[in-house]
Amino acid sequence: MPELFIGGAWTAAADGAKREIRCPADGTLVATVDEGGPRDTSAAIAAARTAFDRGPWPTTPAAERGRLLLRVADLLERDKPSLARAESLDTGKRLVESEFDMTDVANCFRYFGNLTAAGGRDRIIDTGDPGVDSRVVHEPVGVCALITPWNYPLLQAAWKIAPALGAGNTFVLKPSELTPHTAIMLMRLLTEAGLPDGTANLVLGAGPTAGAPLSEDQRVDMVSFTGGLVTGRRVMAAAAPTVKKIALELGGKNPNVVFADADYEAAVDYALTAVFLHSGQVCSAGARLLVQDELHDSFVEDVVTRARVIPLGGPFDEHARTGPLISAKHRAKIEAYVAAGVAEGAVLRCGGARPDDPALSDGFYYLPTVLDECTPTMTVVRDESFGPVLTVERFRNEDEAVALANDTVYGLSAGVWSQDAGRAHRVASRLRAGTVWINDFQPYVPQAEWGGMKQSGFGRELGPAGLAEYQETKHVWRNLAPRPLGWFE
Ligand code: TXE
Repeated sequence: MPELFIGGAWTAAADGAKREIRCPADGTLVATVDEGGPRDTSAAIAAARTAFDRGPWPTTPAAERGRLLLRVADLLERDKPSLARAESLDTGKRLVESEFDMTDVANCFRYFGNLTAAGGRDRIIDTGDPGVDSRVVHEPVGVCALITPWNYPLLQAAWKIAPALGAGNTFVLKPSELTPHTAIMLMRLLTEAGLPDGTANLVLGAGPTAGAPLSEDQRVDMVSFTGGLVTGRRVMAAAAPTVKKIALELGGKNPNVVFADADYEAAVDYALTAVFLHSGQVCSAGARLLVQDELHDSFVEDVVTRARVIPLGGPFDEHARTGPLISAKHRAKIEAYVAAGVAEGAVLRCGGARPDDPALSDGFYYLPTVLDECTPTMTVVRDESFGPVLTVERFRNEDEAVALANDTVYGLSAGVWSQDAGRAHRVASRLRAGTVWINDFQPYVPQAEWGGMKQSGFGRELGPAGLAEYQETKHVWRNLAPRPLGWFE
């Protein structure tokens, strides 16, 4: 069966192109899928436009839209094993992590299903004039282009699709060309749940060919993009001529700040998961460890000792604790960052190489790496490497910690470790990041907004603002007893 989903029909790419999807853990062929291009994207936009302009989805009562999202959540639960397996084969991530992700995907649909059904954002305005009915209502934005990356393929799609549908939009999804399978499976579930044809459309293919037209096209009302900073800038520039609404989530270079009065064992443990989970391919990864001077030596020693023995392996290796990188190209980029760090004076404490285990030689593995004695000007400290690379900097006091933590163009997430609640909250309030964890790292819930400050982007996903992102606000004023004004008599 072909894999592009346009106007309710499964279609092959217009020019017949195909792409091989290979598992990053061992290079085995997962499948060959249709590779869309500009013509397919245009057809998908046309289908979404027609479905928006003619309905019925945008005018379906919110309670009914919410119910459909809840049905999708049930179907996602039902198919969790096959979805998780597909996600792991495409990304190389451990099956158990994909299973967690699929639970989160279902929870996201459930949250937005309930939020949509509850309604309640519309307001009646008291104008002080009994002859007027004035209300502020919320309507769908229109045709939404949803462009998503490869690290959490279905989860990032869900964060956009669930609120977009809840608000009554139609959409074209363009997932990463590297990880298309769970998006294909989701389209089937949306159809099974009863979503009208043309409401959900899927184009597979590369960013510059299948993705770029989405930002440029006049028929698209909004682009929500999650991916790299450089591509995000391109999306923003391409969307400018048609003045589209845009939302961008562009990753981060997130500080994890550890004060000397932190709970030591917990802070060491979380410093590892913050950056080495999913081999650091997490937008909120705690890739910059900032440690207070007096704690530095023992803390870093303990982090390094544990990082050295993290078992690597493929999705179905039960002993593995983290997996491969997404591609050879991505690994080469991380290798270049580590080399640059060392050249600029960082001290390599562990990792900095591919594993020598022959069983891993066909995958894109890279050892958990710690670079100590880093400074804020180093490239490896400034740029998002998006790999298993932890840089360590020292600080003396609160002011210095805050200054170092905020010395980045990004502002997605941050962690603070201290048993002094006053200090923890003081620092949290000074950190320029969309999410701050105190004595924790990485948890999120669908009820709480997610997104970045500064060049991590703008707009919010999840939470009530995540739904509002996909709504237009309209003021409707009705004069209940119109009379001539007589102004021009
Ligand atoms: O991402 P891209 P890449 C960061 C991370 C990584 C870097 C590059 O630092 O090393 O980005 O990764 C589509 N118009 N993040 O190259 O290019 C593309 O097909 C429209 C952070 O893989 O941003 C894919 O669907 N779309 C991040 C999506 O954009 C375009 C997660 C993301 O790909 C396009 C992933 C174009 N011109 C990487 N060019 C996070 N925020 O979590 C590409 N795409």
